[in-house]
Amino acid sequence: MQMTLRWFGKLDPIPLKHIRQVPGVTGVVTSLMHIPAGDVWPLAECEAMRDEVNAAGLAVEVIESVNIHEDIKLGVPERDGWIEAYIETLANLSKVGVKVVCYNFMPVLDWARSHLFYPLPDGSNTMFFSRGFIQNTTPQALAARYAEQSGGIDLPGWEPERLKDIVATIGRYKSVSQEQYWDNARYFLKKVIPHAERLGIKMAIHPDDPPWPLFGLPRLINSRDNIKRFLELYASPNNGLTLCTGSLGADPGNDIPAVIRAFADRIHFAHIRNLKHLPNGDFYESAHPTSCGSLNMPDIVRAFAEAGFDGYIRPDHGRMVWDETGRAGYGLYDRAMGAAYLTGLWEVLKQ
Ligand SMILES: [Mn+2]
Repeated sequence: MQMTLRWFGKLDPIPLKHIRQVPGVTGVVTSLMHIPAGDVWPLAECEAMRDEVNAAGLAVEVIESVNIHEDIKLGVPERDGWIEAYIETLANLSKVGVKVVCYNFMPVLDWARSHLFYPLPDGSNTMFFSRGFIQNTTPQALAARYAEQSGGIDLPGWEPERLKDIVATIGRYKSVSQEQYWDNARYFLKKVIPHAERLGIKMAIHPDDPPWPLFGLPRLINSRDNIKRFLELYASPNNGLTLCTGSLGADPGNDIPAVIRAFADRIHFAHIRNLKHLPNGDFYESAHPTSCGSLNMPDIVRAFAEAGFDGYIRPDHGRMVWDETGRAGYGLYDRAMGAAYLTGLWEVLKQ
C-alpha cells in the first residue's frame, strides 16, 4: 500500500511541504486542472508538474483526473478525435512516470452534494447530501450554489468551463439510453486500453458519486454487478478500478469488503473514507474512524490487506476542522488525521 494525498497544484492553498510532513504519505495524486476536458496535456507541463512534486520529496504516480470529453461519453462522431487526444495525454503522462490514471465516466456532472460546509455538532463542517434538496433543485441552481459556497475556489468536476453550457449538455443526453451509454464506454475502452497496456498505465475508473441517477442522467459504476460488467467490457489488468468507499458506500446495499475481495486484482487505487447514513437516506462525510460513520473501516482495510493489495490509496474527503478554510472536502488537517488512522489500521492488519 502506498499512501498519497490529493493535491490541486498551483490552485491548492496547501503547500507540498505540509503534505510531506503527514506521516506515511509518500506521494500526491494531482492533475492539470486548468486544461479543459479533452485537450492534450502538454509534455512540458507534465514534466514541470513532476519536477515540482519531486522537489518536495514526494512522488506523483497517480493522476486524478484526466477528464473525458462529453463527445466521447455521448458517442458522437467527433469522439474519435478526442480519444486520440486522450491517448496522447496518456503517452505524455507515461513519460513522466505516471502509473495509474483515475477517471470517471459520469455524464456532465461529477460528484454532487447539497451542502459543501454542513455544520456538525462538534463544530466542524463537512459535505452533506440531502436527497430532498437534490430532488427539488436543478443543475444550474446547484452550480450557482457551489459558486456561492466555495469561496471562489474551482471545485474538481464543477469547473466553470464544464458548466457554461450545462443545460445544453444535459439536453444532449436525452437521446442516450442506459444501454447506449454502456456501448459508449465499451467503445472508449476498446480504443484506449491497448494504448494503456503499451504505455504501462493502469486505468482506474472511479465509481459514480452518488451511486444512483441524478437529473435523469445515465449511471454505470454504482454496484458490484455493474463494476463486474464494466471490467468485463475489456478484459485487461489495465482496465481497472478506483475503489472509492465513500461513493459506493453511499448506497447501504453495497457490501464494500465483498467488492474489494471480488475485484482485488483489478483495483489499482483506493479512496478510503467513511460516511454517515441518516435514516431518511441522506448522508454526510464523517471523520474516518469507524465510530464516526456507518462503514466498518477495519473490515475494509482488512479486505485490501488480505488480498495482498500493493496499489495506491488516499484518505478521501475530510471535514473542515480547527477553523481551517479552503477547498470543500480538501482541507489538510482532517485528511492528515485520516491518513494516519488508515496507516495505523494497515500496520496492524499487515502483521
Ligand atoms: Mn472518491
